[in-house]
Amino acid sequence: MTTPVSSFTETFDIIFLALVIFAVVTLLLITAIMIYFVVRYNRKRHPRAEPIHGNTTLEIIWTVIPLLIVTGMFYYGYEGFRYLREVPEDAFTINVVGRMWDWTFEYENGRKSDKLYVPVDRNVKLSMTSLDVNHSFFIPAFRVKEDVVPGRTTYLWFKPQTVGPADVFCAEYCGQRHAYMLSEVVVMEKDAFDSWYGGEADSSPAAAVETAAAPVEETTGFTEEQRERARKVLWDNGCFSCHTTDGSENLGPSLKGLFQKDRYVLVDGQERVITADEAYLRRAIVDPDAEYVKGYDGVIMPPADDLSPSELTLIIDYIQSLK
Ligand code: HEC
Ligand SMILES: [Cu+2]
Repeated sequence: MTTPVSSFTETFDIIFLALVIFAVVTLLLITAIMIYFVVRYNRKRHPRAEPIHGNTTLEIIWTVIPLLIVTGMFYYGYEGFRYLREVPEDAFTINVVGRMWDWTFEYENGRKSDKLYVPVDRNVKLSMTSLDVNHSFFIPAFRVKEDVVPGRTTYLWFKPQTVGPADVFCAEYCGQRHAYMLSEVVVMEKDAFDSWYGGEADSSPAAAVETAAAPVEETTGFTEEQRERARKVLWDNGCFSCHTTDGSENLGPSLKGLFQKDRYVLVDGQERVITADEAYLRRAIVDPDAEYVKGYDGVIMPPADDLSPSELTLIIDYIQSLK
């Protein structure tokens, strides 16, 4: 399948090409004139320099021509910018949440996804915010990019014109796994989109994590339903960016087999051994700075202060069940 394009793609490519052609022609022209002058006025042909004072015609020419050129460039740049920033009123709005290191897309009907599904030939507005640091939402194929900033909402819009998948990148360095902060925009035919939009949540982030990242782990004393709820809380809070539940290392320690294990931690720079009981897990989640597990130097775990008391308990029970 070919990469889809948006209504910006062609316009911006034309402007870009025009600027490149203009720059190359100017470069060639200036170089040619320079060579001409070097030959024409070298010492053999022109042994005595004759300074020239004042030439009003020339001065007017070299003021007016560049002025016209840059005014023209400004005009096209400004028109392009307006087109980019003025969202059509009928746009379909999707909320985008960025955080270290993934994107979540939330639709008006409550549907959530880790890929951006959009219908073809429809104006789409992305209303974006970040949960942690600055990110930048970038779809190269559509020629759109906009910063995503914590504490405020930024936006961009586009109209996809052909069907297919295209890459989504984070274009603002945002920490260790910035380069892996990838997603996809999937442009679908209207019918396909409608049935996805109205359909079951089979491609929700939680489901995606279940299938992609989660090997089936051993849990004791936990029902399947509790387990799924706990994993969803972990997913929604970004814990899986750094932790696994199968014993494999990521940016943080694996949560598997953690309960009742001895932990070597740094408390105010002093090394101590603590048994990972329930109270320890609780502290590790809400106040990760207090006891820093040795061996993860440099990686700062964000304190999970958005968790409700019942979510926190659920996570802690889940960690305890991961034998
Ligand atoms: C940016 C990466 C990152 C994210 C996101 C993150 N953690 Fe951590 N976590 C770490 C690192 C690194 C450590 C070890 C250093 C420390 O203790 O702070 C850690 C330590 C822990 C520990 C103690 C582990 C041990 O071996 O003693 C627990 C429990 C924990 N995290 C749970 C969570 C939960 C729950 C979430 C989601 C709410 C979460 N973490 C989100 C990086 C992260
Ligand atoms: Cu980012």
